[in-house]
Amino acid sequence: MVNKSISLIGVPTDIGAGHRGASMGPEALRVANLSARLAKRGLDVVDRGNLQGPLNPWLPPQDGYRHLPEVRAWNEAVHEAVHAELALGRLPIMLGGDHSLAIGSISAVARYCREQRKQLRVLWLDAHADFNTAEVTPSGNIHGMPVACLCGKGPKELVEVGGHVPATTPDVFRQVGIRSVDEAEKRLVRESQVSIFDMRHIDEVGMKRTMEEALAGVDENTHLHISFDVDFLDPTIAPGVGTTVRGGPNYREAQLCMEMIADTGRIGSIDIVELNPAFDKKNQTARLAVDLVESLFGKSTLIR
Ligand code: EXY
Ligand code: MN
Ligand code: MN
Ligand code: MN
Repeated sequence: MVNKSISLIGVPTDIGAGHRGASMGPEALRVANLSARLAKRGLDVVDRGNLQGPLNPWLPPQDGYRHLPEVRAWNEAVHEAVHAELALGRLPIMLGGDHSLAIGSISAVARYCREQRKQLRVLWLDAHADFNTAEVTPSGNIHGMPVACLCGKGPKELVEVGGHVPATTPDVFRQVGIRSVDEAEKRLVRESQVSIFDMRHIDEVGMKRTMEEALAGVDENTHLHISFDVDFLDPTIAPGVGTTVRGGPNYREAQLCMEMIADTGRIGSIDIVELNPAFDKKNQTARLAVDLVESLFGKSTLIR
């Protein structure tokens, strides 16, 4: 049975992104009533408020990275906060913030899994593979690099967040919804052997079979971490992100994805990232994200 004690951790920064505004994500999710909606499902929800960190200096990349010291500072804070909630026996939901913050959250989850001798599985729901390195990045934006960093490919400052290098290994990841990977990044992804269920795969076999494949091997000893980049969703339903890529999952496909994850009963931690209210219309993307997170906790349209 899934942990009913939820801790919300706001991380209001866009330090790793190519557009400003993801720093407003935590507040948009609160305005969309995340806490009350989960409480209504019988969960014990505590909002820990926001972590603090450096302001976004909005500088060009240096040696292939934008804002490396600031990204590190935020991720150190995220790592400690997420690990502390897990150690209390609670289920952390990180309210991002851009996706570079997954370095802190997933390194903390991986550390917890080592301590508890649990098997880690990360479902990376995203339009992007986020596997760039300084050598190949087209932008220097670190939100395009967290998976590589977590697998030990990246700058010392980020690879060492949490103290265990590498924080985790490519085999724990299942990436779903991928449809925008840079040419050189493709080579790195292939070499790493991260499992990718791209949109072509979803088109061909459907979301149901895709999720059966992505969840295969999840058992009673598995800690399931959901890294939900809101740009996973088709931009027609989720315009409120910095990097829209057309051709993503529609509303029902996204719901089925979340419902099938809920059915496992193994969710241990969640990131909600890349929500950018500066691009949103009437907070609709935040409201959709909340709706989908409710489905992660068992809200379902199932009648039979
Ligand atoms: N691959 C591109 C880059 O590295 O600049 C775009 C990355 C966008 C990453 C978004 C958050 O998932
Ligand atoms: Mn961008
Ligand atoms: Mn991402
Ligand atoms: Mn993305």
